[in-house]
Amino acid sequence: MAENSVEAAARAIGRARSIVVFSGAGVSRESGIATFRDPEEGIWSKYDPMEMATLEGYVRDPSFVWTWYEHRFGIVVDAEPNLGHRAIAELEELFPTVTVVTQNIDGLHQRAGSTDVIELHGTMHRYACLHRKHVGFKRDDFADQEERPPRCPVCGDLIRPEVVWFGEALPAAELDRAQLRSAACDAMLVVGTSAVVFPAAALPLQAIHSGATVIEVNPEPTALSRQATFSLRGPGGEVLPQLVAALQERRKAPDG
Ligand code: BV8
Repeated sequence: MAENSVEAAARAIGRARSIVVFSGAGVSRESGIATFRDPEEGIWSKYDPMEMATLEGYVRDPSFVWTWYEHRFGIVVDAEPNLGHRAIAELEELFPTVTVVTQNIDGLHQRAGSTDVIELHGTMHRYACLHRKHVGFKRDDFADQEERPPRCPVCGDLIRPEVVWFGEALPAAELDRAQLRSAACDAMLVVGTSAVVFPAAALPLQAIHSGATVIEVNPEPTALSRQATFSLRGPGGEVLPQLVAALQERRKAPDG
């Protein structure tokens, strides 16, 4: 059974060299961004992200799904990284290697100062054409087009956010690197994820099987909670700063 103390968790990873932070929608919750499983209030609450975040869903009704992403984009650009994102960025001052592997598409880890972020499910800040043949477009690339969703300037296909939809393969290079880091890390912090979406959700299991210390941070129990070394119950914006403070204390102590 996982121990539940921040102090014990800090002691356990105090001498770690390489850390992976595996994050999901919950880490952005305190920035005002809805997660997938506690649906938003308002008009979007009656729609199922599992339906909309698919190629079929987009082809069926491009302007509807485009509007959903524009709605989410509007929330993200007005959002700020929260104390949890910032604590994760501060880990880079405490450990030689810190890699953030995120399922989120909001870019808040980078805005908080994390310098090595693997976006397993892409980003809402870049665009691609329907089958991701042409990628890396910015919003300015369509400023001259009236039509929404816009068309690919190269092939004329519908433009979509450069995210990974259900049923689509994850970007191979990102997934390979995330798997390597998860197998090699001394410790993994699993923050704000229900850990039900694969293949991403296999990464904490990879870390556990490779002998890493796994610390889960989540207000709710998840399928991982019983397998994690520590399962710290609480919001990331509260628990992660406490963990970083405990690690900083250890650095000051003589045997730290
Ligand atoms: C793939 C980007 C194969 C888009 C996302 C049928 C057909 C095909 C595939 C499948 C299928 N059935 C199942 C699958 C596999 C499928 C899958 O895993 N489905 C699940 C639902 C069973 N996976 C896929 O489809 C993947 N692709 O398998 O392709 C393939 C291979 C080769 C060639 C072709 C095909 C692709 C999955 C990626 C989907 N895209 N996002 C977008 O965002 O719009 S997934 C999206 O949902 C997120 O990225 C994330 O991964 C997932 C949501 O999970 P979480 O982040 O964990 O969020 P959630 O709301 O669930 O949980 C929030 C947690 O936070 C909770 O635990 C909560 O307690 C906690 N929390 C709340 N507040 C706080 C907090 N924690 C901390 N602090 C707080 N304050």
